[in-house]
Order: sequence, then C-alpha cells, then structure tokens
Amino acid sequence: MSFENIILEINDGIATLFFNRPKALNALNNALFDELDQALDQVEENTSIRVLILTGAGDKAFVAGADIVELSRMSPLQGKYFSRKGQKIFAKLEALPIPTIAAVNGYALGGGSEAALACDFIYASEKAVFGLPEISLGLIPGFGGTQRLARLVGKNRAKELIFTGQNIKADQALEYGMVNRVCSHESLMEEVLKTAGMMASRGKVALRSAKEVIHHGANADLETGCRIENDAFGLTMASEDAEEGTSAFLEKRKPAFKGELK
Ligand code: DAK
Repeated sequence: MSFENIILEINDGIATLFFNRPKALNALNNALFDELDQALDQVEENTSIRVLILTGAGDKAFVAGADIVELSRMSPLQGKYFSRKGQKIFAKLEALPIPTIAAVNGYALGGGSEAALACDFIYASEKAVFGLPEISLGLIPGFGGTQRLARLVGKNRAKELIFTGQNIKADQALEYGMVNRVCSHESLMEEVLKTAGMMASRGKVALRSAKEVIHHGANADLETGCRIENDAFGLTMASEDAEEGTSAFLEKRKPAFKGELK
C-alpha cells in the first residue's frame, strides 16, 4: 500500500522508513502513527528484510515531536488513547525481530527522541538535537520516553533532561551514551547503510536470535537472561546458517549464508 505521511523503501534486504511530513518537521499525528503501524507489520511480514532504518524526510528534522496542533485539540481521554497508541507502536518497533537503526538527521524532540529510543541504536548527524521538552508544554513524555531514556542513560541524567525540558546536541547525547556514533551531516546515511549492510550480511537466524535474546533479557535478572540465551543458542545451532558458518571457517573460506529462516 502507498503511504502519505511516511515513505518505505526496500533495497537489498535493507528497509528505510522516512517520517515524511517535512512541512511540520515530521511531527507525529494520528495519520502518521496509523501508517507507521501498518508499515511495521509489512516489515515484519517481509522476511527478506534484514535491517530497518528510520530517518526523517527533509534536511532539518528526524521528528520534532508529537503534532502540537493535533495535541492541543484533544480531550484528556483522547490524549490518553493517543499516548497509548504511540506506546503500542513504539513497543512494536522495539520488538521487531530484525535490527533497527535510527538515523537522526536533525531535531529529535519529544516523540522524536522517543521513536529513536525505541530503535536498537542511534547514529546522529552532528546537526541532531535531542530532548524531551514536554514539561515546557505542561506535559510529560507520553510514548515511553520516561522509561527508555532512564534505562539507557541512567535515572539521574534522564531526570535532569525531563525535569528541565532542555535540549542536548549530538555530542552531548554521545557522551550520555544515548547515541552510538555522531557523523557529519552529509555522511550520516552512508555510515548507517554501511553498518546496516554489515549486519544484513550475517546469518539471518543468528541476527534475529541475538536481537530477541537482548530484547527479552534486558528486563530480566541475569540468570533468567542467560537461560533465554541458552535456549536461543541451541536453536541457532540447528540453523543452516550455523552449519554454513562453521563449515566455512573449517574450510578457510567466506561463509555464503543463504538467508533462509531454517
Ligand atoms: N507539531 C506541529 N507542528 C510543528 C511541530 C510540532 N511538534 N514542530 C514544528 N512544527 C511546524 C511549525 O509550526 C512550523 O510550521 P509553519 O509555521 O511553517 O506552518 C514548521 O513546523 C517549521 O517549524 P519552525 O518554523 O518552528 O522551525 P524552526 O527551525 O524555527 O524551529 C524547532 C524548529 C524544532 C525548534 C521548533 O519547530 C519547535 O520547537 N518545535 C516544537 C518542538 C516540540 O516542543 N515538540 C513537541 C515535543 S512534546 C502525550 C502524547 C504525546 C506527547 C506527550 C503527551 N499524551 C497524549 C499525554 C509528546 C509530546 C511531544 O512530542
């Protein structure tokens, strides 16, 4: 299906999803969320896709937050449903069976930072700006930001950012451990595609297993997490990829993974 508020491109097993409302700095409204929800289902069902990249259309913003125009017209109950909708969709993004990279190419404010935080990791342009400014609108983050930011950068840094509503630039987000890499604005997509390509070339079953184990183990105690890893390790050993990978090593050649979920 075709979308109006996002663009979904698929090339060589790598999907790139653009938030596409550049005139509103890609702000998240209900229509965009509905399309994002459908696009994530499509990405999950299409097993030829190995990595998903999220970025913003235009040169200025990843996502400048929830659509304040739409938000200002909502009743508290509509606000509750909107917040729940965003939480569910970002949880779906976080739990996708394939790796996801946020390529943050500009403003990632409020819901924009929350979208990026729901990805597996973030690469940022040197022009990127992060922040959870909801407090200055008389609100609090409503799409999981209070939880994901605190888990990633620690409670105290998250409190400082959320209580003040101050934005931070890419280099500070790097120092906080919020982003993995800062790139020049021009080379951001090139760097992201390089990393995505490297991941896409690995064994498909192992890639998905590693994602699942880290995702499910993150909120478990160490022993439970290791047990989850244990079971997944056994399953990956039974895959065609594992047979090919180990044979290739012993035969001193490069593995030729078939990319089948077997
Ligand atoms: N919503 C709607 N339109 C937006 C927007 C947004 N978040 N951000 C920017 N725009 C629009 C601007 O209104 C402007 O439209 P026109 O005037 O051209 O029609 C256009 O995008 C270009 O923006 P600017 O002219 O302002 O561009 P500048 O370069 O001067 O400034 C800026 C860029 C990112 C610093 C500025 O646009 C800005 O401060 N934007 C708002 C950032 C922000 O506060 N975002 C909201 C974060 S809070 C909840 C649900 C969700 C949330 C919370 C609770 N519940 C249901 C309870 C989450 C809320 C958030 O995301």
